[in-house]
Amino acid sequence: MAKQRVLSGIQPSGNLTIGNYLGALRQWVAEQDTYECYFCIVDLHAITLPQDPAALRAKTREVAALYVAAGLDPERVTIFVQSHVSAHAELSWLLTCLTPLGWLYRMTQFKDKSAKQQQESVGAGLLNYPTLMAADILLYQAHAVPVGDDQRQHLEFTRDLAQRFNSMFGETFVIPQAMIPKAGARIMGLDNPTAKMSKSETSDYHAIYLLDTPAVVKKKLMRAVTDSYGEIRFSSDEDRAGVNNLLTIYQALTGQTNDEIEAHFAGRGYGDLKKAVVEQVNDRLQPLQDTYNRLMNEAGYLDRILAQGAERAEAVAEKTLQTVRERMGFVARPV
Ligand code: ATP
Ligand code: LTN
Repeated sequence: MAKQRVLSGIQPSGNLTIGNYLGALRQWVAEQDTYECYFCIVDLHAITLPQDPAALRAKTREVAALYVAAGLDPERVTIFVQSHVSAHAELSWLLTCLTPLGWLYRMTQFKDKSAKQQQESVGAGLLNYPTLMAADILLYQAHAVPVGDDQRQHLEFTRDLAQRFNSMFGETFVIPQAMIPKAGARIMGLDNPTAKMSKSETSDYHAIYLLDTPAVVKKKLMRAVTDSYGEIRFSSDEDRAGVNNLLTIYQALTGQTNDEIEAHFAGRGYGDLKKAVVEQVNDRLQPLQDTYNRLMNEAGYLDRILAQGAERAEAVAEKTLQTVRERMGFVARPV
């Protein structure tokens, strides 16, 4: 039987964080043999907020190399740059014309990100972001989409849009499911544990980046916000969010249960907890960084992967797009 498909992506909009790793990348690596996988670097999504062209170019390549360094095997999975496959932009337009504005205005990511800008200068791309994301997923007929908790609403949107298309034009798209990890689906900012850790947040002690040196990781974690309870246990209380976040990172990296972790730290202080997290994070990042540096120094390696990835992705995407064009009533280009 053919394998089911998986598709996911990360925006090259900054330095990848341990949140991106624990919420998304790590799951992708774990699923690469179970599914037929497509992982893209979503550069068209990144430009929904202003990007410096040189930085976008550099980050796109950096993210691609980090996919491989984190453990994705480019022979077994398809790694590609979203803008290299023009079907994404085209399907996005077709779906835009079927998307009710009300659905877009309801998206919490749009509300959050647009609130941070001057009302008149909010780009229309930020509003249409979920439709482009739906196009990414639906082009590959993906069954499962491994993402962090913050993407739940966008997945519901994608499912609604796919159902809408199917009922208007006939069964065309697979209805995808979100695949959200048990531990690490929502890592919080170290400096503000009530806000999601995010790569586009620029304050110095907010996020651990995958390419941070061991000394920087240590400095950031030792400064992480905690509380004055002095008790190491998992908790959903807002005023214990900092300690809960450190425990969550520890859990996502060790795979231990809540009970095991609480027993391990019983009677110990926050300093001990922080040191233990520093050790786990650095142990995980070390091999990833070694591979990253090796890949970046190997001339032509990344280009080869991205060329091969775009070719494989395009073949699948064009086939779906062709069906969509026919169903919607576009005249086929005469040969
Ligand atoms: P930006 O700040 O530019 O919006 P981001 O850091 O939120 O970026 P995205 O590129 O939007 O990252 O997300 C890539 C993937 O990483 C998604 O699957 C998302 O759910 C996941 N992710 C992002 N931040 C976290 C986090 N703090 N905890 C868990 N998963 C996360
Ligand atoms: N919106 C996603 C990034 C993204 C994505 C996708 C994730 C763009 N296209 C397709 C899964 C599938 C985010 O994480 N902010």
